[in-house]
Amino acid sequence: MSKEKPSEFKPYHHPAGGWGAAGATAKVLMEQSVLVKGSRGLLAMNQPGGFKCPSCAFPDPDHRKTLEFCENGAKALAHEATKARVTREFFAKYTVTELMEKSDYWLEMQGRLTEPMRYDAATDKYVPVAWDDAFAMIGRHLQALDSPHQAEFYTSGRTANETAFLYSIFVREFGTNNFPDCSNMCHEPTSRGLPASIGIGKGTIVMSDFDHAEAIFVIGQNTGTNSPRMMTNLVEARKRGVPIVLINPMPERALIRFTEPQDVLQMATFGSTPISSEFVHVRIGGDLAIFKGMMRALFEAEEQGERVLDMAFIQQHTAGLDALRDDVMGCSWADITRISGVSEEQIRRIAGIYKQSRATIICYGMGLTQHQEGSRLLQQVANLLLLRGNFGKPGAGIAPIRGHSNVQGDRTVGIDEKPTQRYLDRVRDAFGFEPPRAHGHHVLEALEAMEAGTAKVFIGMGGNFIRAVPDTDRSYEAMRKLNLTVGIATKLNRGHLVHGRDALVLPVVARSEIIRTEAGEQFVTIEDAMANVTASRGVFEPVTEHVRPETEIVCRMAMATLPHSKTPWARYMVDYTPIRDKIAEVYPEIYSDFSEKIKNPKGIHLDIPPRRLVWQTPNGKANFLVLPGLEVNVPVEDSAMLRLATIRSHDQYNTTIYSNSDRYRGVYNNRLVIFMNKEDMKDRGLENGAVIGLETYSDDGFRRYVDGLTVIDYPMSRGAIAGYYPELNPLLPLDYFDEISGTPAAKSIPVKVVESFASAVPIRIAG
Ligand SMILES: Nc1nc2c(c(=O)[nH]1)N[C@H]1C(S)=C(S)[C@@H](COP(=O)(O)OP(=O)(O)OC[C@H]3O[C@@H](n4cnc5c(=O)[nH]c(N)nc54)[C@H](O)[C@@H]3O)O[C@H]1N2
Ligand SMILES: Nc1nc2c(c(=O)[nH]1)N[C@H]1C(S)=C(S)[C@@H](COP(=O)(O)OP(=O)(O)OC[C@H]3O[C@@H](n4cnc5c(=O)[nH]c(N)nc54)[C@H](O)[C@@H]3O)O[C@H]1N2
Ligand SMILES: [Mo]
Repeated sequence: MSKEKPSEFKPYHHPAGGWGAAGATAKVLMEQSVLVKGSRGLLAMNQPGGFKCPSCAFPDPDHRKTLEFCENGAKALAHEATKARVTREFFAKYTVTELMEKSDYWLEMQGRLTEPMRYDAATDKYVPVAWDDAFAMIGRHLQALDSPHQAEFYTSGRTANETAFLYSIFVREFGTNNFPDCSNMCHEPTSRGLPASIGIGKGTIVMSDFDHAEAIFVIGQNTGTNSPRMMTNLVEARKRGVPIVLINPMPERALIRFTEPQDVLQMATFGSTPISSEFVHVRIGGDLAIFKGMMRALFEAEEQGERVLDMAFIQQHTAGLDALRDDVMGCSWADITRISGVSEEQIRRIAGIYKQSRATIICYGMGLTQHQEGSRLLQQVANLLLLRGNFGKPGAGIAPIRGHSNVQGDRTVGIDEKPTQRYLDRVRDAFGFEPPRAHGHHVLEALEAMEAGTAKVFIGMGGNFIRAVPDTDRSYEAMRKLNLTVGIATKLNRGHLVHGRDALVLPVVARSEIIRTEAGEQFVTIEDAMANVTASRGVFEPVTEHVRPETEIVCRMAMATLPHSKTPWARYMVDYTPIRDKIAEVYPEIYSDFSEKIKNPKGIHLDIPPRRLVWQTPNGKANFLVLPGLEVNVPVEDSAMLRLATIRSHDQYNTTIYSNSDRYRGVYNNRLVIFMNKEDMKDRGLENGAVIGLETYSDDGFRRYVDGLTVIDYPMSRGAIAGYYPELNPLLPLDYFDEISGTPAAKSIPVKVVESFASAVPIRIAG
């Protein structure tokens, strides 16, 4: 926590966006000392010929402003382009033990990594290492394993397609499918839940659908912070009079009122657009009950002779309607309202909005995926859409709002711990080796293997695995048992400090920087959340001459590990076109003629079969699937129980903390806060600003406890509290997850308030 600045809670009454966002953009560029460089970068961001924003996965518009970035994209860029540097002198100054004492924010603010470093146990410091020696060390460790399954190969979603594809080939040639991926903690319920429903684990809308929608639902997603560029679509829709229904236990500021920072007139007149026409204050995990209530209202209307179901669509394209109707009609309104915390009247009203709309988009984020039944909950979203034929027509579809800028692309090109046999056959045919057939580890299985001591090597292609995963203390211990940890990264993070016996930190060329090889300048490609694949070309000089492109790092790890490989790694290292040709060979249906088509500055739109009303399911139909009951998390029978959602502030990018403030929620210089409803506070005898501890309900013998948290009186729904990730990850048990996807249920941790023994940052509460 920053010491000089006082911590404060002062509710934000302005519309989101607007001058606040413009000011924050300028501030972050100055803080990172990159006002001129950063501004130049912003001009090239998300423009044809430029690079893709390293922040979120929201697509670029077909036609829009000359500038296409948001406040949080600017922060991501400023922190990447920063003047600050982590040098060998820096590492000589601190032992790893000393660095562990520093906050995540402090680590981030030290700047860009500049040269490869190796952990030296004798001094407990990182010391410089030559690239060749680093790769030799990786090769030695991997070759020494009894089985390739003793290594874990993590990917975070900033990795570009070319890199991710080669990484997946290297690891499979090495002999395992152990691909823990950030997506396992994120939209995996989308990837695993939706295929059974609609035949694909991706969203089905394109940008122009926002222009044709007659109703938009935004569920469990904090758009103004996490995909701010989507606010423009919502503002435009609202101006056309399209109803926008927001379902969230927190009334997120930007979704209530928003000023477009790039709308000159609005900015000058201090105008703003009200966003949600209907705010549904759901309890945590109450969405299933809402969906069933909405479906029930539709079935009831149909029974009364109203034509609300799209029967032609249902008959031609779907299976399973009767079982769904039986299940839904078996849920009473009393239970639906009790579990959702929402009145029958309001559920009927939003069902009415849905009923009247001829084309509906449902957008969702982590508020739906991170529950114990996350995957099957999403199948209910698909049910709702199928009932009114909301696929294969303009303005309609399902819209998972993805996280990392290429998290969807990494999955598409092979980062998958459960690859299909067909894909593996293609890899065999394209590369001439026999890939492993057994499923590998996702994130939680990788941690289990580390804890059990069966995993020996961890390689992190980007990201900050150890801060992103559940059960912080237990996971740290598991990680420290490893023989080798490798962090391939732009910035120093906790993952480099919680390390194995040997450890390497390998610095890379960032998204906004130029990739130069012997064969000339190279570009990479990125797939956004709507399946558009476009080229990304950095514009800045790399931070030092010692950082390497990620693709080269993959190739050199492969060469050091697989000396007899027939794969032409040395060629891929310098020329990315043959990589794209191989992608086309392995994925002919979606990537045919990749190298040719990618020359189009607008990129390629990958085929999404449901848009053509083609369902790649075993029965060739879209399926109504039943999730019995109304609970998405195992109930805890204790009236003291609260459901904790671990969420992002406006000033963080996952584990990267840009500042300790959260402007739209009115919190300044403090991340150890808990948002709680006034009534829930009263029941527990808590005043605004009270300091508490939280303890998790779990029965596996581990006590999970976080102390020194300040309670803030906030309009949460009853029984729902929220606080920041990753600080609260110690409360999230490793065995608390969605079975189908393995995704930790980070939005519904059952906790109770307990006495605090720690001192907290004193907070000033503004009246
Ligand atoms: N600036 C910025 N942008 C980002 C990121 C970032 O950290 N910073 N992260 C990126 C990544 S990887 C991802 S996955 C996305 C994440 O973006 P979001 O999906 O918006 O993620 P969160 O902030 O974790 O929480 C989402 C919302 O879920 C709500 N919620 C909690 N529980 C429930 C529930 O039971 N039901 C409902 N309906 N809502 C609930 C919370 O109140 C919150 O508003 O953003 C991406 N973009
Ligand atoms: N409790 C709780 N836990 C969660 C979540 C939650 O909502 N609650 N959300 C989950 C979600 S949705 C996600 S996606 C994960 C995120 O998990 P990760 O993707 O692992 O985490 P990030 O914080 O995005 O990773 C940041 C690091 O990536 C590195 N990096 C940045 N850019 C680049 C680059 O271009 N190349 C390389 N090689 N490295 C780069 C930097 O060193 C930086 O420190 O966390 C999950 N964990
Ligand atoms: Mo994510």
